[in-house]
Amino acid sequence: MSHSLIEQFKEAGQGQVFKFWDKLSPTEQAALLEEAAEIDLAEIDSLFQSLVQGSHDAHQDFSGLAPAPYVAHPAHGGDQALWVDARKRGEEALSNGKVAAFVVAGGQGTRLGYDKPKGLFPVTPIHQKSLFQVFAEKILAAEKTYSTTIPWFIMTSNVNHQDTADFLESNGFFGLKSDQVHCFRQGRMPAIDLNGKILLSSKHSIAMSPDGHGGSLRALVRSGATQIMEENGIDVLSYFQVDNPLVKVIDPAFIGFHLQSGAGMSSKMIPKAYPEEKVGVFCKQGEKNLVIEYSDLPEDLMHETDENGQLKFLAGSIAIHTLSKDFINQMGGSDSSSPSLPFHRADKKIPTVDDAGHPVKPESPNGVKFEMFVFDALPFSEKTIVIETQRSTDFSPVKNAEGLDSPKTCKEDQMKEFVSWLSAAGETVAVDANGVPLQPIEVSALFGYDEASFSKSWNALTDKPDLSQTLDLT
Ligand code: UD2
Repeated sequence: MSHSLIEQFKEAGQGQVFKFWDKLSPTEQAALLEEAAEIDLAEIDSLFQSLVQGSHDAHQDFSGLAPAPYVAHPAHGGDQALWVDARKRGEEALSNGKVAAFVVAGGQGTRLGYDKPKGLFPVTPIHQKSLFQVFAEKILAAEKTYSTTIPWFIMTSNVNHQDTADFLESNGFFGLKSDQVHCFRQGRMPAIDLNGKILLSSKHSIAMSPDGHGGSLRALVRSGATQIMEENGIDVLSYFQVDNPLVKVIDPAFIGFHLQSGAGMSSKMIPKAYPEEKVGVFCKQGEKNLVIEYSDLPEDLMHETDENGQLKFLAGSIAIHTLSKDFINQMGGSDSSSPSLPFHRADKKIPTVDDAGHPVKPESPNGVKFEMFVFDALPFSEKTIVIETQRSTDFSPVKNAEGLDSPKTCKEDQMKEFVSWLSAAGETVAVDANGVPLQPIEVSALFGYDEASFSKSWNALTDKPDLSQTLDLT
């Protein structure tokens, strides 16, 4: 076997990747070479030295950390006039076609135990609509409100790209036009064992996995998404995660705050419900805003309180951002002037093969994956703004099969929001002690996507439905 790539791997001490080469068919050899060609051997070596051999948190510096400032929501004493202004500015941008939606959906969703792409997960209380359908309807509703077209970018990974694209196509893009929905794949990184050796997932394939949602910035540029933005006059991307159907996919006030502040990247926060809540925390270090992931936040800071007994590091990141096109180009470009995001290490049980090529399913972590986080781009944004939002109108993720952040809690939260809209429209709904309606309720974004739009549609109904029965407004 002589191939320059194989030689390079051997020289880098990674010859084990080609251990079974002579036993592979030509197709398998070609597939293995293709994967190997994606790997930057020097990068892997440096990550091994810094993140595996060095300290886990080598890149984290907690000196001089303070809580990041944020714009308070009017419901928490924020200045109503500021929000009205920002909303106006956002609405203007929407009406002028300056905004696109962007969901990161490349993750593997292992915690939920769902074997299809997470965006296909049935999530609504009555119709079991998928997460993707919920987002599509929110985009359609915003398009109708602002008489505009809102392109939708969806980042997938090699693991789920085809299934995602097929699902959207076979469902007619849920009413959106096929040419406004753009699915593209994120990059991949190989997993290594604790000695720095790249792991195989079979005799002819490398254990590659998605490079984290931070890979989205590179992928947006490489896939031509920023080019599409340019051609369509789009300035801002509204960024959200695939697991959160409550998200305001298009939020005019947030877009307005972002544009008014001239930020490259902006974010929403909610006050953390309890110190250990599994959300990153917005902090300030010098002049820069940054997010520290919950697992990295030192215990003392996690529990520190201010003079009122409130958590000092209160601002939880719910992974909702806005990104300006120029900032994405700056961060995701391939030239040497583009800053690179740091990689984080995650120890995982990585299925691999033994010396005979037989599959091995490890019982405990046997290797390390590397991921970039999109919020690590924040310190690179010269200007940035964090605004407060309300959990009840923006955040109820589906992460676990049961318990906290599960399909059950998410359906309940959707219904609680529908109840609040009905109450604002002057109706009374029977609820249990947790505020969950006794009869199921489902409202499509096409009927109403917030209090005001719901009230408008509700008041226009000549024949009001019986609220003691299941309420289906889809
Ligand atoms: C994320 C945040 C956490 C908090 C929480 C809110 C990180 C590290 N933590 O936690 O601070 O904001 O969300 O729900 O982000 N994804 C990709 N490609 C990848 C990996 C992930 O597209 O390579 C997507 C994934 O499909 C999902 C999102 O990123 O939409 C979040 O991924 P996660 O489930 O790993 O994040 P989680 O819950 O640990």
